[in-house]
Amino acid sequence: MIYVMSDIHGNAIRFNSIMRQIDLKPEDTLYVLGDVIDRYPNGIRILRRLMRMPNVKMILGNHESMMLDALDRFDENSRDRKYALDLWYWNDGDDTHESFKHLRKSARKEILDYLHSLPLNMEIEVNGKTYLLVHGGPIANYAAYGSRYDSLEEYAVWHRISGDEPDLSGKTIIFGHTPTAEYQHNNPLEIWISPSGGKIGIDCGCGFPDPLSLERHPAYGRLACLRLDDRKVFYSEEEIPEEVEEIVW
Ligand SMILES: [Mn+2]
Repeated sequence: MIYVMSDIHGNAIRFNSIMRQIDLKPEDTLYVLGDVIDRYPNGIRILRRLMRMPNVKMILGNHESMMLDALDRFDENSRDRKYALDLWYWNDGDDTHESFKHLRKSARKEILDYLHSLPLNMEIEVNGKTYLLVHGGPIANYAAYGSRYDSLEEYAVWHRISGDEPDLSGKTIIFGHTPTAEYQHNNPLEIWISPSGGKIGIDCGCGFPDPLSLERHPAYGRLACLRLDDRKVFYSEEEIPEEVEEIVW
């Protein structure tokens, strides 16, 4: 079986709930579309677990890209490095950095090497259908939508697909990064499938804060996992406070 999930954002409760439900077998493959780290505190732990699993394939998210910029792409003490670290912290990277700092040097190097090796997009075929897996944007649309970004990587990890963005011919785009609250109103959030079927958004706000704080969004976030063989969707399960279930927006 082929599974896809995205934007775990360090939330171990939601990640473990999904892993229990899908009960991944050695012959299955799990694709993780980036943003494993940041926001919730267990990003490094989850990332290391995924790295150890031979049947997990990951693509780069903007949070991993920010981490690489902050730690491994510019000279120490350079302005670029300082700016990158500020940007990462501003996007809730501080807990990730803290747990990263406490690892042995060899483990830190392993993680950075792994992140450097991640592709921006991946194309897969399941039951004769072609899927393009992306975090933010499909490389094929870089010319059309990439002008405001400094590089192909920046575009691929940060671009927000809009509901009316044209489909790619012959391929279904599966993307994370932009919570599906952008396209539809559900509480808790659900996977979004465009009317044409050519785009599927699977970031169901796993990284959202507690909605009672109304800090960022009133709807409840959860982790979604799509099984491509039969299009079954799994959602993380946890106790949702009654007050949250009553929020209509
Ligand atoms: Mn993202």
